[in-house]
Amino acid sequence: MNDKRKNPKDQQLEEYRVDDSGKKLTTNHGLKVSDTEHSLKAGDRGPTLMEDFHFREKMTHFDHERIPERIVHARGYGAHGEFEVYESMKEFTKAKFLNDPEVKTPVFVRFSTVAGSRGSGDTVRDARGFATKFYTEEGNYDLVGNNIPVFFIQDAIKFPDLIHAVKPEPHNEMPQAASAHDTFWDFVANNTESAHMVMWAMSDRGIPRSYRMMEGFGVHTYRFVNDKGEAHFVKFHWKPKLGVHSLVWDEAQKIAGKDPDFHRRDLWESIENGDYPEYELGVQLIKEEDEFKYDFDVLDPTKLWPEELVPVKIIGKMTLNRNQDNVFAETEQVAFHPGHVVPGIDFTNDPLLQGRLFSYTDTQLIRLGGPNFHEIPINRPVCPFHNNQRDGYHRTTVNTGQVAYYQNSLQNNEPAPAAEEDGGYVHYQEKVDGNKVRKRSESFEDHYSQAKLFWNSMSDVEQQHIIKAFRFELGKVKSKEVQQQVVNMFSNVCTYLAGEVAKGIGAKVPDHAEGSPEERSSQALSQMNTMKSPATRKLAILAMDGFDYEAVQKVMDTLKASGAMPEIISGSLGSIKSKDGNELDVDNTFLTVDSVLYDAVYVPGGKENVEGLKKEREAVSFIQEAYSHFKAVAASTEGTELFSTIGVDSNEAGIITTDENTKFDSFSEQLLEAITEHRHWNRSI
Ligand code: HDD
Repeated sequence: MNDKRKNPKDQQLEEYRVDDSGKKLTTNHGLKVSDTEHSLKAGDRGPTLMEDFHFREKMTHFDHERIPERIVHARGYGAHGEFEVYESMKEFTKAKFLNDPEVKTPVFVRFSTVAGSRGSGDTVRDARGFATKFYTEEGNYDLVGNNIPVFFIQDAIKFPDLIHAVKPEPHNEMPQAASAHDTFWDFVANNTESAHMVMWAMSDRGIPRSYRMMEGFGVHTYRFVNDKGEAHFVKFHWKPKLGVHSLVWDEAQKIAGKDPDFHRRDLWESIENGDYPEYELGVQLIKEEDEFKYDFDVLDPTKLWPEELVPVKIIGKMTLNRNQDNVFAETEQVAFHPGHVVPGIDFTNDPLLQGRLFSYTDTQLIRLGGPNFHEIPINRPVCPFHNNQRDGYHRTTVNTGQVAYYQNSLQNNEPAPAAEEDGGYVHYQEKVDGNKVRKRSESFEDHYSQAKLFWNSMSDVEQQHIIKAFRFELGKVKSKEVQQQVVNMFSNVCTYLAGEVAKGIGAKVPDHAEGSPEERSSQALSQMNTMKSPATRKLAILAMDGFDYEAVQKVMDTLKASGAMPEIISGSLGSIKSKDGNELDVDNTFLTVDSVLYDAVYVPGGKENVEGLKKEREAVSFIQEAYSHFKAVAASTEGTELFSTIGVDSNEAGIITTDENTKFDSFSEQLLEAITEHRHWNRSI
């Protein structure tokens, strides 16, 4: 057992793991099976006999092996890891896993898309789920968030409406995993509180490059409570160490066909390679007495707390260091719930959060088939659990003893509730007072200020991406009325945005806007200000026989030293021979991969190599497409000649070329820098 297999959760899972290799085939009841390819028949051409218990068991199990997919977030992928806090947060919360920097808390994370079915593509435009289960010594704590810090609606009772609108339309079950259709945009136009999150979803945040390169947000305002009973409002943030990076829309759509598993493969391979994804946990804290100090309501889930007003305090780090053993057992059966809390973490009256506290257990009951889903290995806490709940489908615990009720004297009232000082959970004693009403607070009425704040915070390039995303989505909407309503609605965010969208879809340019002007912007919202790193970035080296070995070696060495990942792509698998007779193994062919699966492209020199590449249509389009997706594109010596013939302008940003072999050191470094930059937006294409 290696080191990362020693944490308490892993030790617990080990008890359930079964390795079938080298074993004899048996029935579920342990009987050895002598033949599993022929059913028992009356004569070798006769009918199958009812007596064939092995056939019946095998077939019955197969017939029942699907469970309902999640109503939302059906497509997801999980990984195990650990969380450590940097310094004790005792001042703010008594949550033990946030109090002791020595403690490493096991975690299981599930990333997901929201709208698509379990078999849909990874790179569709959507919010991404970012759900973390912390297996703490005080019980499981679930932080069930998204990669967007705000939500579409303000009250949970509207969630079924929102999801019915975004899911495929019921009469023809189209489109799959896409918001670009009438019912979604009709919902948006009639529910203006969605404006802020729609802006995020239409931005590059809706098409992340990798699960490892996106932020996570708890979205709601929660409460931290310390051991003196003092509370702070808190918002949670996950900040990826690799920075926040996205695909371009054309690329995202192509990847959905070329490799629908793009994000799960990326996560799986990074962990297999030992490039463990890391995210820092940040918190924003507001004192209870400052609840009304801001121009947004802290209970409104369509509002973020601008980092300039309430800084994010980085308090710890999560490292994902182990892939799951079995996707069904772990990713599919894991059951998250925002109501799984530990002492020191409490709720607020955010009406979206309040409703979620009902929905998650309810959905697990149907999805996982009964009230004992907490006994499924991935869901079990690492601390013991004791209560008087009994029986139900799939119960595995064998509770001994006569007594299953409280209060009792036969068993001295055990299991007994714990006092607060012994870790018993006591809800924060907030005073509430009001009439029973079906209403929303007036303080939730401003639907546009933060949508404007987001828009103002975008760079020019990001704004153009948003305009194009609106044009794409509304361009797929058939109802002219819905199109116009949406354009009118977003003129309240920015008249320029609405005008540009209107032009693209043949709608009328609105001449008025509601709401107050919002001049503010927030640096933290633009991806242009994110961290950059070459680590795990994939470079495609396009090479045929006759390539320049020295050049390729130099580039590979420089990149590998910085954690980037070069691969040789050629016309066929096997190996290629350089002009001076050296051989290199080919990783992939122009047929098995595509430029959209890489971050950058390099064409080395060698006359015969370049002639060979020219003849490969896929090789040429590989380079052209990488260029049009703003990626780093490089060539050395004879390789540079290819560029001018295929429309790649060497003077554009992020195009790295060299004519001389002697300058390879600086060439490789420049290429590395260009890859680190992620994309070169100021290319005139
Ligand atoms: Fe939810 C799943 C995140 C609002 C009802 N939600 C689910 C998952 C994530 C979120 C990440 C997938 C968990 C996993 O990987 O298994 N949901 C959010 C966020 C929300 C939000 C960040 C707003 C801040 N959700 C929300 C509301 C409701 C639900 C308002 C209903 C009242 N969500 C569900 C659910 C799901 C779910 C139907 C489907 C599968 C599951 O719970 O386990 O109960």
